[in-house]
Amino acid sequence: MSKLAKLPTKIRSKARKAVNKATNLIKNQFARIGETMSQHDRIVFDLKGYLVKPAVLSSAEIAVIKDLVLRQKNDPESLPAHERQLPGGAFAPLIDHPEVIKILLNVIDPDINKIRLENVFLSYREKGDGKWDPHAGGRTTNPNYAYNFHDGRIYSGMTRVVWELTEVIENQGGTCFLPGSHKANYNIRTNPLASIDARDSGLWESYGCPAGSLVIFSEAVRHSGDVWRNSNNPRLAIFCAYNHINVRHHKPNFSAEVIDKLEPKHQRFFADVYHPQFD
Ligand SMILES: O=C(O)CCC(=O)C(=O)O
Repeated sequence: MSKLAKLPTKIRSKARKAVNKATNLIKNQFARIGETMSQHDRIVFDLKGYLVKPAVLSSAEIAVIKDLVLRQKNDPESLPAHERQLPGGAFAPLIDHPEVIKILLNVIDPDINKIRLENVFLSYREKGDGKWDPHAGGRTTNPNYAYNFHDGRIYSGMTRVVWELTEVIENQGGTCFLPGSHKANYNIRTNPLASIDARDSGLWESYGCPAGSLVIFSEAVRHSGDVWRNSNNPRLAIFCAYNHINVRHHKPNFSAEVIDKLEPKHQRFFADVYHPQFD
């Protein structure tokens, strides 16, 4: 048989191998982290651009992280140097918390080696702190936070993971969202309309959740901080920005002192921006 005649069989076999490789990769990742994201959560994330997972952390876990971030804020000298900034210290296990990873594998990339963590900060708000500041929304081709749905799956660029360490009461603070706006056809990002952006337009969604909850959103959805009106407790939230390994939105600002002391499985999230095929 000539080489040309063998070509279709060869192509079919290569395609089958590629499909098997991708399927195994996804299966292995999910096996590693346990259960996968539910179809319910996938649909809600795609529909609205955000998801709230209540009470993911136990009260003991919350207490440890709260103690860390309050000491980082008020008394950093009481901590060893590598724990004085996020993502260091007791926060580190949250970098690849199974609840976070199972979502990111579905919305950023099914290969955990292609997920980076590019920014982490504490948002601390007392009553009256914070302001209404709608941003993002609408379609974009910028890979840093473009939101796409292709071949039956979500491709979210920069994806925010927020750990709410105190209770959030609906419409009394917390992040607000214009649901579905990550897919809006009119460019409300570059041509915002005051009647849409107004806090009382009736288009914005807020959420309530207990301490230890997770809020995950595509940076492409139009969203805003809000004035903290809850007099029961301040807002204590850790904002993480995950992204695909091939792109970065933030200017790098992690200190080597902090990253060097992380476990290798966590350090990997801070590798430089390049494709892991070069490892
Ligand atoms: O402060 C907030 O609740 C929202 C933060 C925000 O706007 C962002 O993560 O881009």
